[in-house]
Amino acid sequence: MTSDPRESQRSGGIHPLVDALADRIRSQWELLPDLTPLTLEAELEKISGSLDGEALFIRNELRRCRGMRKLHLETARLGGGLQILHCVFFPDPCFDLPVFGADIVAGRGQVSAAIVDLSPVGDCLPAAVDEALRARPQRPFSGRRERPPWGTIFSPHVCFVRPASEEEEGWFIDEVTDVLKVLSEAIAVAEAQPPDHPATVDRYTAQLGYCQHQKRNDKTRRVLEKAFNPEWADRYIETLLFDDPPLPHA
Ligand code: BLA
Repeated sequence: MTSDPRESQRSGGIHPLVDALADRIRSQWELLPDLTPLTLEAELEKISGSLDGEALFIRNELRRCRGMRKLHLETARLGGGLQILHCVFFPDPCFDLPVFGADIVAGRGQVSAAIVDLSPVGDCLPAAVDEALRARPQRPFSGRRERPPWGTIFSPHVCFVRPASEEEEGWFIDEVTDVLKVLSEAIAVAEAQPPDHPATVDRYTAQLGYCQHQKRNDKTRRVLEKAFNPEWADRYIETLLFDDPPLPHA
């Protein structure tokens, strides 16, 4: 890990917070039950190119585990020197589990957005998850951010900040780790309900709604359109980032 973010950017690398959080997420998902790779088209695993002489790349990693149908981690360096970590764990609707989402957007050595949440797929989070999140340590970030209009999908526990120092960047990694531990504990005790159970169907519909709301974030779309092209961006968003969940089946 480079200690000077500007140095890392100059060398075409990635912001140290993005690298460190990606490593933390990988070590946390290793602990999940029945972790298995999920196939990804080879051309989507590593994407590289250049824009105005600048190196662009995207790395995608996909897994699944008991209770979660798709664990997705993307690290990217896109146009304008933007460095991104995008991570979503989508639950299997047969299980009463929330969606885990985290996003970091950094540029010119500064992190402008760092967000993490366990988002409900229904009216509210499962009670045990809600209680565990309420009990987690609170960190005194100096720059809290307001959620955008499409952000009604996030839980009341969402952490959306602009970390102002390396210390606050470290707090954000701790925050994500706490949130992932709450999710792991929920996964460990969750029991599947049948695919045609009304609660499963409701969670499926709510997950579809989560994906639809995320697709209203035109900041993501604009960056991908500029780095690649509108058709590519649309296909990438619709098939990999926020593809509709498959209907639960037996
Ligand atoms: C904001 N996301 C942004 C911004 C950019 C991207 C450029 C604006 C930065 C800022 O407001 O400071 C871009 N994010 C991307 C791109 C990818 C990406 C290109 O993930 C490619 C994969 N976004 C998510 C997920 C969450 C999320 C999973 O993908 C949350 C769990 C949140 N991103 C999110 C939010 C904002 C944001 C809430 C602020 C939007 C706003 O204020 O309008």
